[in-house]
Amino acid sequence: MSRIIVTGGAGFIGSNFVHYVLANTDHSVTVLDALTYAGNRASLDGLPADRFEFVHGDIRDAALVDELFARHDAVVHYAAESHNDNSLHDPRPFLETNIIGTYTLLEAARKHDIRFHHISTDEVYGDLELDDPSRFSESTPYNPSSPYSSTKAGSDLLVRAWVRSFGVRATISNCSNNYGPYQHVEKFIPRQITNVLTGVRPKLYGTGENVRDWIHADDHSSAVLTILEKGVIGETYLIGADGEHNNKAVVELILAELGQPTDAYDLVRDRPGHDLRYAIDSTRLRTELGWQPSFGVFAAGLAATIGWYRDNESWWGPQKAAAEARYAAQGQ
Ligand code: NAD
Ligand code: TDX
Repeated sequence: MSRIIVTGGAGFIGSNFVHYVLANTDHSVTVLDALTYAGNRASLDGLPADRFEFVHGDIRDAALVDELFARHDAVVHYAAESHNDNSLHDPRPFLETNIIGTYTLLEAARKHDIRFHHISTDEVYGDLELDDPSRFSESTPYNPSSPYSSTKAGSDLLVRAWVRSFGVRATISNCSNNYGPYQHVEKFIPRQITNVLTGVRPKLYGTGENVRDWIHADDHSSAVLTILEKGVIGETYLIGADGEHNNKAVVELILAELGQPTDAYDLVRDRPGHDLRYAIDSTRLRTELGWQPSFGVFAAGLAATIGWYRDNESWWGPQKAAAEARYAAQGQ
C-alpha cells in the first residue's frame, strides 16, 4: 500500500484517477489542487475519509510541496493549465503552472527521492495530416503547436533532465484526448452536450474535419496505474485506445443521442494554429506492460457521458455561462 499525492486532483482527469485508485486499490490519496477556474471540489465528494485527504494549495508553493513530499511515497502530476484556446489568449499561467510548477515538484521529488509520474499529452508531437496513415509513437520528434502544448513539451523535457542529471525516479505518459464525467464545459465534448441540453446549437471550429483520438478517462487511469506499478524508470509510454473520430462525427453522435437532427450545428471561426489530427500507437504500453483499454465502442462511452451531464446539471451549470461568454467574445 502506498501514499500517493495527486496534483490537479480536482480537475477532470485527476478526479477520475482519484475515484479509480480508491475504488480499485488499497493506496491512500492526497490531492494537492489550487482550485483554479478548472478545479471543482465537488468532483471529489463522497470519498472515504480514512484514505483521502484534500490539500488546497499551489504546486509552485515549494514549502507546502516539501512538507507533502516528506510524508508520501509517490506523486502523480496532473496539475496544469490545460485548455489550448485559453493559452492563445493568455499564455503566462501556462508557463507558470506547467513549467515552474513542474520544476518545483521535481526539486522536491529529488530531495525526498519519491516516485514521480508525469502526466502529459500527445499534443507535444504536433499534428498529422488527415490522410496520413501514420500515428504518434514514443520515437516521434517533439513539434508542439500552441502555447499550451509547448509548455507541456517543456515540462516533459524537465522530467527527462531530472531523471538523467539527478536520478529522480520518474516516468512520463503522453495520452490522447480524454472524455468522461467531470470534464469542464469549456472542452469540446462537454461544451456540445451542455449546449444541446440548454437549447443552443453545437459549435464546430472551421470545417469540423479535425480528428481527435478519444479515450475514456477510466482507461487513462488504468494505464497510469499500470505505469506507476510496472513502468521502467526514465521511460515514456504513449496511452491511446484507437478512438479516432472527426469533430463533426462526434457532434452528430451527440445530437442523435439527444434526439436532435444531426445537422443542427453551427460552423464557427477556426482556432488559430488548429492541429489537424492526433493518433496514438500504444503498442509499447500494451506489449511491455500488458495494459488493455476496457471501454469498447466510443458511441457507448459517449452515451454514458451524455447521461452523466444530463443527470449532473448542478455540477456544470454554474460554469456554463462564464465559459460561453469567453467563447462569444472570441466569435466561437
Ligand atoms: P483540468 O484543467 O480539468 O484540471 C487541471 C487541475 O489542475 C484543476 O483542478 C486545477 O485547479 C489544477 N491546477 C491548475 N494550476 C494549478 C497549480 N498551479 N497548482 C495546483 N493545482 C493547479 O485538466 P485535465 O483535462 O484534467 O488535464 C489534466 C492533465 O492531463 C494535464 O496535465 C493535461 O496536460 C493532461 N492531459 C489532458 C488530456 C485531456 O484530454 N484533457 C489529454 C492528455 C493529457
Ligand atoms: O467548441 C469547440 N468546437 C470545436 O470544434 C471546442 C471547444 C473545440 N472544438 C474542436 C477543437 C479540437 O479539434 O474540438 C477538438 C477538441 O478540442 P478541445 O476539447 O479543446 O481539446 P484539444 O485542443 O484537442 O486538447 C485536449 O486534448 C489534449 C485537451 O484539452 C488537452 O489538455 C490535452 O492535452
